[in-house]
Amino acid sequence: ERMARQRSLQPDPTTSPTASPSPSVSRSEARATEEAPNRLIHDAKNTTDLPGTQVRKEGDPPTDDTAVNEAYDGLGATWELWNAAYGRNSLDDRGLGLIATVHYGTNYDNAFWDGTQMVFGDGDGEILLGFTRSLDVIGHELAHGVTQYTSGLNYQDQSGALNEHVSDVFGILVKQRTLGQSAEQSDWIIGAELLAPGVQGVGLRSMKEPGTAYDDPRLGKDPQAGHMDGYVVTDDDNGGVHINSGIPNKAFHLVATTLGGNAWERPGAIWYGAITGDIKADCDFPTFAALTETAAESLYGADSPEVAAVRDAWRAVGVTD
Ligand code: ASN
Ligand code: ZN
Repeated sequence: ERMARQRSLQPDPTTSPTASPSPSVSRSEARATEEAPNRLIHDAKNTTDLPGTQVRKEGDPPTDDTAVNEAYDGLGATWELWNAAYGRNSLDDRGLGLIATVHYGTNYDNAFWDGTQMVFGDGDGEILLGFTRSLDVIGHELAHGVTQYTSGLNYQDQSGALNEHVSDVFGILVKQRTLGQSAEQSDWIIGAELLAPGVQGVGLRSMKEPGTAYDDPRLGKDPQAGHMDGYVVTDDDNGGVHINSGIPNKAFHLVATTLGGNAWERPGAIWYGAITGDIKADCDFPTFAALTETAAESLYGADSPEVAAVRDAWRAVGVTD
């Protein structure tokens, strides 16, 4: 189940300028009619019982609960990115149902993928707000599900930081694609909508300038690294997986802004190629750098600007020399 299944990359029919006209029904249109998300949203009603009470299923109209509707829409936008941009049918590429629970616990300051479903807290309201507010956070958590079904990156040290990184990449790409933002237009902030009013910061993490997302007496300073010089060796957080993920995050941001345009197209396709290719669960930063370079080569050719951008980006963050 962890085996990566190589799929041919489909151009995004909604955005690709190179998509050629095809007779009557194109393959992607035909696929769109048979592939669709299957969402189930539950309410934990401030308990920690999962999945809780089912409150909205696929096709149901919006409810009067904002968190339920944000989760439903965010799951849909995430499914759409994977399907339209990379030809992937849900987390497992076999149409797995997307299950989420909102209002988990009381003042719960996090969201997570539990191996089976998404879970969202409401935040404490003083420092952090409800976790369904940020599309990139919903995309981040669901990407942990994709990683589970593809590379299975071990959630420890460098492979763990890559696991976090892959979630930030596809999380931000959900936001960018859904809002129609190019690499230049994006804020590259994960969780921009989560900080409560008065908190000094712009979000949870910055992929553009890791380590600058917040600096607040209640939160401390954003500890993320953006270069191997700042790599943090620690026993905390599975070896600093949310700190050191800033290093590959910065590399992705560099690739995306160097190439320009829509980051879910070429940069996203390269990263998708890397996570569905010959990747092992214990992959480290240099190995991942090589996998992205190989993916760029097979997609765009060895002498392409895409390969050059990837090679330069990993060098710039000190992963390769
Ligand atoms: N929101 C965090 C994450 O997805 C929760 C966790 O698992 N540490 O990385
Ligand atoms: Zn994560």
